[in-house]
Amino acid sequence: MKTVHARPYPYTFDPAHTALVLIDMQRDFLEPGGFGALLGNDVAPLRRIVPACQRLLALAREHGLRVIHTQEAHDPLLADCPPSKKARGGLACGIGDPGPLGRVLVAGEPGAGFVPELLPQSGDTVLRKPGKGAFHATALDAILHAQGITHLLIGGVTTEVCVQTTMREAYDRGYGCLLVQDWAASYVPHFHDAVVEMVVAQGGIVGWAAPLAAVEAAWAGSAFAQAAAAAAAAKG
Ligand code: C5J
Repeated sequence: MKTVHARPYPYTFDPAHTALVLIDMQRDFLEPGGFGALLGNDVAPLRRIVPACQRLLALAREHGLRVIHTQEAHDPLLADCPPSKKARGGLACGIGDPGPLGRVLVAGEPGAGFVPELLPQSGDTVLRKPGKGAFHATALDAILHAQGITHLLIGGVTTEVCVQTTMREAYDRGYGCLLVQDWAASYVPHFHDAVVEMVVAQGGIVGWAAPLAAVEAAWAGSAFAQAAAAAAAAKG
């Protein structure tokens, strides 16, 4: 068992029953010309978490955790895209339309692909999802059950949309989720901070939150690393 110094209290998990879930680290959200940018967002805050994602993925692979990459993308006929989703935002170039990164949020197009630094590796699971939550209209719950997964370390983009929605869905299905704070980002940084507070409020009503250093310290196990992680977690 591993224990992470987290908020609102320590998060304990068995690595054999824990998966890393990296939400939607796609070019459509992280690169200029993608869906996020077309919505008027500055993509820079999202790009900043890429090194932390690489570190956590390396740690997970080193210790044999299952890795799941989600991908928000629709089939080319948009048969899985509700008209209300396509219409939202009233974009001149919206979901399904040809854009700078190919058809926006469409599977198989350049924009729907993962950023080059975070490409899935053999043994990882790639889960295409049509909605914001990773459990909506996907086989995620069945996949996790089949693999005996009970705990999820969650990060990705954006904190207040797909990450938070997935955490709430996971909570209702009985999973214990840790939001790895510097592994997630929002176009609007104070939204990220607000989600962290919402997750840990009321005794961890949605789950736990901790910085990446605290997760690393749980593996490192030294008294010094644990003390530094406890201090970082307490600071929030
Ligand atoms: C959004 C996401 N923000 N992955 N998707 O539309 O958070």
